[in-house]
Amino acid sequence: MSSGALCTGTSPAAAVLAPLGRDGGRALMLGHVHPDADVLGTLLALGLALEARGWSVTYGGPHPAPPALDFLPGVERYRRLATLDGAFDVAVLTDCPNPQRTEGLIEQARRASAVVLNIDHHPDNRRYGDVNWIDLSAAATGEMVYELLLALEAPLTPAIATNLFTAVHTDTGSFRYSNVTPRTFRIAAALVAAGAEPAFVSQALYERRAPDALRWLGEALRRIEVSDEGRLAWLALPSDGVEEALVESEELVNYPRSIATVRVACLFRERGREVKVSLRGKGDVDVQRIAAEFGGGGHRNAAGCTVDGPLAEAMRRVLAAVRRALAERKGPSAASEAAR
Ligand SMILES: [Mn+2]
Repeated sequence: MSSGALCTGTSPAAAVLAPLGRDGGRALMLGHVHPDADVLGTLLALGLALEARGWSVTYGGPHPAPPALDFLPGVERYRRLATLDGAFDVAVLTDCPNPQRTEGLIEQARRASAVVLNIDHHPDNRRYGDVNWIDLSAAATGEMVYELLLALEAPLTPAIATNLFTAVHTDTGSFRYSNVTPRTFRIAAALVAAGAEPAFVSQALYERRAPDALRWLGEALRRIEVSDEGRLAWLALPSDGVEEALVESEELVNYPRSIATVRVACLFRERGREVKVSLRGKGDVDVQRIAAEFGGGGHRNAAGCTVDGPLAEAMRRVLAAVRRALAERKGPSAASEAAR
C-alpha cells in the first residue's frame, strides 16, 4: 500500500490543493461500491467545480448511482466503470476508507493518474492515496469538500450546494447524529445561502415512496427482534423476495436503533452466500470495533461488514460479538447513559 502525504486538518493543506489548483486538466471522480449520498454528492460537487474551470471530468465507480439519488445535480454523468480510458491528471476518491471497495478500479486509477487524492473522514482509512486528507472531526466528507471548494475559491453554484448539502444531510441522519458540530450547521447554512433547498432535499430523500414500498416496510419491521433487556435489537432479511433497491433506500437499521433502550442495532441482509451487516450504536459501544472483527469498518456509531452465510450462522457470530461489547460496557444504567 502506498503511503503518501497525510493531512488531517479541517482545511485542506497545500498538498491537497496542488493537484486541483490549475485551470484545465483531466480528472477522475472515483466512487466505491454502492455509492451513497456522501460519496456521490462530494464527487459531483468537486467535479462540477473543476468543470467550471475548464477541466474534463469522468465520474463513476463499480456500481451506478442508486435511483433514490437521481435528484443530485449532475448524477446522470456518474456511470458504472469497468475500465478507465486515457490518462488523468488527478483521481479523487471521497468517503472511501478501503481502496478494495473500488473493486480493482483503484489499481487502474493509480496507473492512469499522476496523483491519487484520498479525501475521507473514516478513522480506519487506509491512506492509500498519493495525498491523503483525513479529517475525523468532519461529520461528512461533504464538510471537507465544502472547505476544499472555499480554499480553491470555486463558486458555490446551486447544483454544487445541493450536492454538498445532501451529503451532509444524509451522513448526519438529517442533522440528528452525534457527529453534528457547530461547523456542520455553519456549512449547511452557507450551502442553503448558496441555493441548496432543504425542503427539496428532504422530500427527494424521504417522501418519494411507492405505496407498495410502505406495505413492504411494514412487513420488514415485523421482523425486528429485541433482546438483552432491550439493549440489543436487530432486523434480519433473508434473500428471498426483497428488492435490493428498496432495502438500500430505507436505512432500515434506524428502526431498531430508534427503540429507547437499544444501545446497539443490527441489520442483517442475506445476499447469496454473504450476509451484509449494518451496525448502529448510540455512543457507548464502539460498533466500528465490532465491524472490524469481521473485516469491516465505519465510524464509532455507524459501521458495517460482510460476513459469510448462511444468515443464521452470520447472525450468531455477529450478535455474540455485539453481546461481548455490551458486556464490556456494562456499568451505568441505560437511563443514566441516555441522559448524558
Ligand atoms: Mn461519509
